[in-house]
Amino acid sequence: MMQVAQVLSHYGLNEKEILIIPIKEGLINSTWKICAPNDKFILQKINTAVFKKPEDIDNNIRLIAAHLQKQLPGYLFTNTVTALDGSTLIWHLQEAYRMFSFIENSHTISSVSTPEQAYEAASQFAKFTAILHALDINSLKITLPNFHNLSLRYSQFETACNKGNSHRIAEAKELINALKSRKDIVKKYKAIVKDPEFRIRVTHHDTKISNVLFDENNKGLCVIDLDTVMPGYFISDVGDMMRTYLSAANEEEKDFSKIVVRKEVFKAIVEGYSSQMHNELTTKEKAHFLYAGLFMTYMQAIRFLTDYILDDVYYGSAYPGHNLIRASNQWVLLENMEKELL
Ligand code: GN1
Ligand code: MG
Repeated sequence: MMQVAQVLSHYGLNEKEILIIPIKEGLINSTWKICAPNDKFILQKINTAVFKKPEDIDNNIRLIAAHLQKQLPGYLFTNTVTALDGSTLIWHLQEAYRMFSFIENSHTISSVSTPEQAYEAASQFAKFTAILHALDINSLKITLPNFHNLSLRYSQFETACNKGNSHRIAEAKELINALKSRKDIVKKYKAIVKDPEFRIRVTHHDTKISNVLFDENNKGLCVIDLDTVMPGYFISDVGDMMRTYLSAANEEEKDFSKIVVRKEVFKAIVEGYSSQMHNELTTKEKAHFLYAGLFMTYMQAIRFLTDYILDDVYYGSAYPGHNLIRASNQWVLLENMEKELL
């Protein structure tokens, strides 16, 4: 909190007049809600172990803001707040911070309970990609190289299985074999990246429900958290929605019987996304909605399991076996998705 107060002074905010509320969302960055007498903000510390160049994120946000300002000034955009010295990225004790204005009368939700919420979110993420279709994707910085590169994630998984913690490898043997038996998902990904029918567009890459702002009538307002906005494929965004919206129980759930795929939520994601992207998607892409879910869920299972085998260096662990449970959870979700939606 001390440090947060010092960071706030860069924006001319006096700690004596503000309320700082920590927001526990996400595994990577740290977030606080800042209530000043006349304004509210969201302050975030960027995890620089993950995002090695926070300047790149800052550049991308400025670029997108400038583009939207010109092309679609009415679009609600949570721009970064400028500090007293004119910068939008603050370095304090070797940590990087940035602040956003808080949008009044907006709220976020932490899980999807109705198909309408999934529809709203899917149409917001699709709208984001659609309205940026004229932005030169090569002008965007790659904030996380190879973030959704499944070929690379798979080879990192294989390396971990050979060189990682041998006790954990033995313990996770069954799941390792199960995941290895689904290499077809990697094979299909390799074909997709070679196929010009799969277009590269401005992609959000973190489409969880808490990254959508809703208004008082529960209509979607806009998307937030642009750290991973990079050139990418629609399977990343649609797939992560499926991974995180289809089941009411999330990736932390230990009772796997609660992982139930809701068909009506799948339908809502497809319809919501198509409502904004129908004319942009190629025929081949439109045939890959289900694959999108398998792709992202499989990749997440592999990432959690790789991290487990490498002693939880990336995601951390709140209890023994945490990342193994998360990986198993994602495997069950993957199997249920295929069973229910095929
Ligand atoms: C991380 O921090 P959060 O929850 O937005 C991760 C995502 C994973 C997710 C799993 C930069 O996102 O890729 O899907 O955890 N982000 C990064 O909960 O690695
Ligand atoms: Mg995020």
